[in-house]
Amino acid sequence: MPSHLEDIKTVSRFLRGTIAEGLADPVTGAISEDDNKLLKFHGSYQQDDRDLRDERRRQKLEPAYAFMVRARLAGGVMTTAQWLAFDRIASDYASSGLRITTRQTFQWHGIIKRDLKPTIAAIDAALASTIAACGDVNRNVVCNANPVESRAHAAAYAWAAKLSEHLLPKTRAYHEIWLDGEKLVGEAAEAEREPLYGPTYLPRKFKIGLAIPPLNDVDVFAQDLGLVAIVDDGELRGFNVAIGGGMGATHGDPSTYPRLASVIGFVAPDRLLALAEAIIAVQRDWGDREERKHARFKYTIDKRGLAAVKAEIEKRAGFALEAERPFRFEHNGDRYGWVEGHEGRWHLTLQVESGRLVDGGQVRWLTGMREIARVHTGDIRLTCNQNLIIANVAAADRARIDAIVAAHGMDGYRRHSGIRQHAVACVALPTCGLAMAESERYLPQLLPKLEASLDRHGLLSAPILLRLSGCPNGCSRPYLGEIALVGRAPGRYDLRLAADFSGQRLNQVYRENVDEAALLDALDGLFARYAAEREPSEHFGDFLLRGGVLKHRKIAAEVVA
Ligand code: SRM
Ligand code: SF4
Repeated sequence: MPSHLEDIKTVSRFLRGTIAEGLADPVTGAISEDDNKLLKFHGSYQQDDRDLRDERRRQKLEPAYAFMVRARLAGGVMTTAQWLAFDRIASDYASSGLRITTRQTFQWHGIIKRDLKPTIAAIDAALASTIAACGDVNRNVVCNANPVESRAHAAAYAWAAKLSEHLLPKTRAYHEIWLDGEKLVGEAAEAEREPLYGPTYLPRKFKIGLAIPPLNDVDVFAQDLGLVAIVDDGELRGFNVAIGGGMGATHGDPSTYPRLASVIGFVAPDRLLALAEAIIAVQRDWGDREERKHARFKYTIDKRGLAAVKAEIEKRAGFALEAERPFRFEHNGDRYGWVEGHEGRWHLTLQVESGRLVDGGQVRWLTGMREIARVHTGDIRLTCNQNLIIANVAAADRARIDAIVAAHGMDGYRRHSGIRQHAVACVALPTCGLAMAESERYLPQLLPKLEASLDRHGLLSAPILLRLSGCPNGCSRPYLGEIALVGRAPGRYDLRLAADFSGQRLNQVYRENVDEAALLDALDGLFARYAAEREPSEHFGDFLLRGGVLKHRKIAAEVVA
């Protein structure tokens, strides 16, 4: 039997439901549960402040409802005018600044119901959108955000943007509800269609990422469809195609697991859109619509078999994939500081802890970036490691940008330890309804303790990938961390270790359900061994396997205990 969400989609009239009526209801700060499910397709989630839940319950008040809004920003690229508009939205409507996500876009939290429509309208006025930023559709297409190093990089980004545009839902519901677009009635309403998705859209979310070796800064193997750009002689020749990546899992349920995407071949650029459509159509028709826990493409592939899925994709696309081409990734972190791109332009990557842009004490992200956006003549980019890039700067303007960065305390990247430079934490409490433990708010407490331990062993500058998630859904892609904490309960985490440094090997559980003291103790011992026994330039994750701390397993998928 199809899941309840399938019923909601079926009767929603292409994602309208009764969202408009719910927004107009002044009696409550919420909308209905069913409309909340549809709202995701429009790029927003209804949440409530979990810090206030108990107190409001005691006072017999409804939860402190507010909405999270997520922009759709292919490849994380925006103009300075868009930056200023997004910053204005944060100060006009949101509670906690701008938040860069692990899929290189912005979220705004704490928007109350009556401000939701003005917020989405303001994003539209800034020539951006929130449509399909969430929901059972193709999400924001992520792409190597690092500086436009070459013509091939620019070409690859253009394909990411085309994919994002091409795979958008076609419903007019978004314009009707948020932008006062004309309502479709009569024959026009009858004629409305979703040519790719159909009336029930996909069984589950679908994610596409494009990486350009040697940088795997999008974690390309964590995507439902990962594209590895093949560049030869400075020209983009096409993409290796990897399918079935995904991170989400449920504690104690071995039928759910993180999985790395499997490479199935190579496609030339002019066939990319047709191929993506075919892949999505296979998942649309073959994906599980009864049990949402098993509805991601990775489970479709494991159930039907990779060969059968590949054959069906090729049948629907009308062509066969070519043999995959060689590629090599070196790392999946960002490169901080200035990097020179092509045509004499420069690009500055700044580290933003957990992607949270607020003005706090010495570090004033909102004010500083506002000042930069007013004078900067290039663009601004977000990365999948929750950082930002001031891109396309003329050599003569570098000093001015550097001065603003330093004056607002945004130059932490110059001083940060190796582990801090490679730390990513998901949002978790207080807004995420699924969080079991703290993540973003815990990172600033955890890092100094880890740094003290690393310092004791002379490892302060060692680059180590650290990922924190408040639950096993894996929004910080924790299964690809050399060290990862996955939340189980307040103050308790699974400690997972030994992914590689380039996003090509999943980590494994080392200690289950431990508190901070236990995990720091375990790590201190391992840091001591790493310092004493590592080989030159050996990464921590690789050392843990070679040193026998964990066994080397050739695994594409890993069961979360
Ligand atoms: Fe995520 C659900 C935040 C990237 C896997 N994710 C959520 C929700 C919406 C909670 C909910 O469903 O009620 C979180 C909102 C928290 C909040 O208050 O803002 C949330 N996910 C995030 C973000 C903001 C984390 C961050 O700190 O940056 C990321 C937004 C990305 C974006 O801009 O689109 C985010 N989420 C990811 C990623 C990483 C990625 O895509 O590269 C993953 C793992 C990859 C994957 O999809 O497999 C991820 N999020 C999930 C899942 C598990 C899906 C699954 O297959 O089981 C859920 C839960 C669900 O969908 O049922 C989830
Ligand atoms: Fe929320 Fe879990 Fe995602 Fe963290 S990993 S944002 S706790 S759903």
